[in-house]
Amino acid sequence: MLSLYFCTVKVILLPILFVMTCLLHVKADVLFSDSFEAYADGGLPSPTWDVYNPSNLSLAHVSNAEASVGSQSMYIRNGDSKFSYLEQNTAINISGNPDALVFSFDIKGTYSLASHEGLSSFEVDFGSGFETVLSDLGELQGGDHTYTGTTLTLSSTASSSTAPFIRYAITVPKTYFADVLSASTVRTKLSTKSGWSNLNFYVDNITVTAIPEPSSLLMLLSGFGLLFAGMRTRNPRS
Ligand SMILES: [Ca+2]
Repeated sequence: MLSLYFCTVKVILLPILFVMTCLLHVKADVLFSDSFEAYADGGLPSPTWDVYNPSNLSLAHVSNAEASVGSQSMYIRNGDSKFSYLEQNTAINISGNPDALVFSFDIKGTYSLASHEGLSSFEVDFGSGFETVLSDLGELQGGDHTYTGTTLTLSSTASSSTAPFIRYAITVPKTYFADVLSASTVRTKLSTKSGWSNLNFYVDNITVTAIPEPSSLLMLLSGFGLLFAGMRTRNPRS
């Protein structure tokens, strides 16, 4: 009876515990997420964001006119050749010793972004001041190739205006934010600029995600292997 008990623990429970532990360890960590659903329509997205608009702050506010996620987004109306920005007020803690951080957001203009400017810059602050990651319509910045894996994907969400939402995703590896900067926190900042008067922008679905270390993924796979082996041992006819 005792041997049956130990056999049960060894063959079934231990692999399950191992897999559960690994799952907790590699769970995709969303460090920050905001799709502007929690704010009042027409209001500012405070206290999460600091908004700057040179013409009139009332021309930058949360709106229910367009959205890539949910029903609201951040609306920004730029005057002729002017820019606005959306700056994160509270620093995000970089937890879990991630292998990389992925910064993502959706943005659209009410005219073609390519011909009338649009995303002026995307910046990150790892605790030592904002630095430009993307500028001029998503061109990757940094001559030292600090940033990798920039992807632009068209949103599947239908849009009533000219330009669809475009999703940006920028990967910053640990070799930069941890090894070079010893960063423990990060903030984001997104700026828009128009070459026309009254070019409107909508920003939505801003996320910061931590990518786990590869060793954690290997642990998870080996955990599943142990679980599978345990099931085979328990039921040898299968
Ligand atoms: Ca939204």
